[in-house]
Amino acid sequence: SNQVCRIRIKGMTCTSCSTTVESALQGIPGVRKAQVALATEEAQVHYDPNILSYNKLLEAVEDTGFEAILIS
Ligand code: 9UX
Repeated sequence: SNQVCRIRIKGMTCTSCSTTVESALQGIPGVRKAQVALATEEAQVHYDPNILSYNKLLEAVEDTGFEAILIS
């Protein structure tokens, strides 16, 4: 199955920041697609809820050094 999660990401100032976060999300097993938009400070992640919970996504963002807040 498939789930979509949107995350607000605070502290990104350049495209290198957003690429770092995007790569981190894309590297998680169970993530099908991850896009991070610098302008809107938002990530959209498509993932398999049988493999991981959205908490893992928030954790992965925070591990890159940015604040993550669940939107939906
Ligand atoms: Mo460059 Mo973005 O150091 O924090 S990666 S501004």
